[in-house]
Amino acid sequence: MSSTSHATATAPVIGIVMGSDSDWPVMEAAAQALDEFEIPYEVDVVSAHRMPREMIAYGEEAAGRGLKAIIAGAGGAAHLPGMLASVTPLPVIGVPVPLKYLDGMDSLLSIVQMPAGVPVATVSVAGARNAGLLAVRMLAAHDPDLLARMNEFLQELNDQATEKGKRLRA
Ligand code: RP5
Repeated sequence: MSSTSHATATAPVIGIVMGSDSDWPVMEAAAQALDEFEIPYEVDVVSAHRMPREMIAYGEEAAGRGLKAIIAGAGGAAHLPGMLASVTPLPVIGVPVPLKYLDGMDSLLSIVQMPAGVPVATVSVAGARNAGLLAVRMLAAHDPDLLARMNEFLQELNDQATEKGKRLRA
């Protein structure tokens, strides 16, 4: 896991954090999605259980540092996204990381079942790409150029699906 040029060239607006570097092979897809839209981001390990004080500080300081949303991935007893959401006013997108046992159901349920008042936008198990794309959409709501690029992206998806249908029918 390493910071990308987007992370260093410009002040990050999205934070990608995870409970362990072992989550990176899943979480990398969020970074790739942000790269595609040239969104500056930062990447770090912020473990809810192994470094709780740093985790709370990360959440409390995120908005003041200019972040607009946090993508948080964790596996097993995946408390990181929910705990961050409890100490930041920013949107938090949770990514359930599947581990060796339970097929990620433990991670999914740990992240998705938040109490009313403390939302976490949970994507599918290992759905880090969609977490990245959802973060882009959040930014695009206030950025007409980014909104136009997201529309182009959707048109490309449409064209690709249409082409697949054409090939099947041929
Ligand atoms: C969780 O424990 C992490 O998010 C990771 O998914 C899992 C295992 O971590 P390691 O033992 O690989 O560091 O907190």
